[in-house]
Amino acid sequence: MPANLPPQYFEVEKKYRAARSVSEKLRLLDEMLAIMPKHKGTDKLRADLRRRMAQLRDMGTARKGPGRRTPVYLVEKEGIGQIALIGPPNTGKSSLLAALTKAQPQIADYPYTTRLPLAGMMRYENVQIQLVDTPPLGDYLEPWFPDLLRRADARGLILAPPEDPLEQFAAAVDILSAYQLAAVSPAKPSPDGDLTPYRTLLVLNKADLLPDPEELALFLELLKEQLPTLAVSAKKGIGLAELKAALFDLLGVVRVYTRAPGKPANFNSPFVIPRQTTVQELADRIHHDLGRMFKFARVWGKDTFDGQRVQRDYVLKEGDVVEIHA
Ligand SMILES: Nc1nc2c(ncn2[C@@H]2O[C@H](COP(=O)(O)OP(=O)(O)OP(=O)(O)O)[C@@H](O)[C@H]2O)c(=O)[nH]1
Ligand SMILES: [Mg+2]
Repeated sequence: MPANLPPQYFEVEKKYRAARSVSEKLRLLDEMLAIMPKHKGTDKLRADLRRRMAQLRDMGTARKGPGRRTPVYLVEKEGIGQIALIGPPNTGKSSLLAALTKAQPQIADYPYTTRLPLAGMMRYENVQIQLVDTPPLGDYLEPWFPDLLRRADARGLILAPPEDPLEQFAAAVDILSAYQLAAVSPAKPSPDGDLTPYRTLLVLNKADLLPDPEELALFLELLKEQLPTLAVSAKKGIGLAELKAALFDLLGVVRVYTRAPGKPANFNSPFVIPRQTTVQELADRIHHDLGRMFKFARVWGKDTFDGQRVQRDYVLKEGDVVEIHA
């Protein structure tokens, strides 16, 4: 049965096709429905228009299904810890990610190149650390940005000439304070030497642009009054080995190795545990039963005699080899 639509219908339909906004399209669809005569021949068409309206309303209210809820900026943690690289525009955050990992971020000589976070894995000896490149810190941060910074285990604040790095630092602290994230400011080292809760390392990049050693030394001295600081050059590959070690240190963990009595330890797969973990806590972590049956342990390490017998409250040190006796 033919629809026999009146000519006004086609005029409105033309406007509908040309409309550029959801609300405009919705209004015109409504108009088309009103003009359309109601009889059997138009049933299918009316149903079609109603379906289109429903789809448009969904878009207008941005109602999202469960499948679309994973935001693009949510960076799944991998490796022994996640460190966000943050800082003012153009300081070389992306260049450092490229120098330390296999990731291939966009790098350019103009500011605001990076728009979304990008992760890469940095190998440090026998562990992998995740680095996350981020957009430049500005007065306005997209809502996901503070979330990402809170979730990260630590942060590298990347500063660089030609701007004064101390001013860059102060500006970054101001921005972060607005989001209650500024424990980077006069962070007081806790008794075990950690910067909590927002562990931050200052990285003075583009050190190659500061050829005067006295000027560089002065900047470093002043920045170190705020937080631990390293000078590097992503471009020239200067200081990158030290940077890797410092980033590992920033995570506040130690690596220990277990061995079964009479067998060698496997140095390729460390247990990565928070500093101040005791040998009893390590046993609990390895297996519930091992923790319960724990009697004593022998430790080979820098602060012990070889195979020294220790009790459950012994605090494990970086590099310790542990033999747990149950
Ligand atoms: N001389 C020198 N230039 C560098 C160094 N590191 C990066 N650059 C240059 O600085 C510019 C900016 O580098 P990016 O890595 O894109 O900087 P970014 O901090 O990621 O920039 P945004 O994403 O815009 O915030 C590029 O032209 C780099 O080649 C360095 O160590 N020395
Ligand atoms: Mg960038």
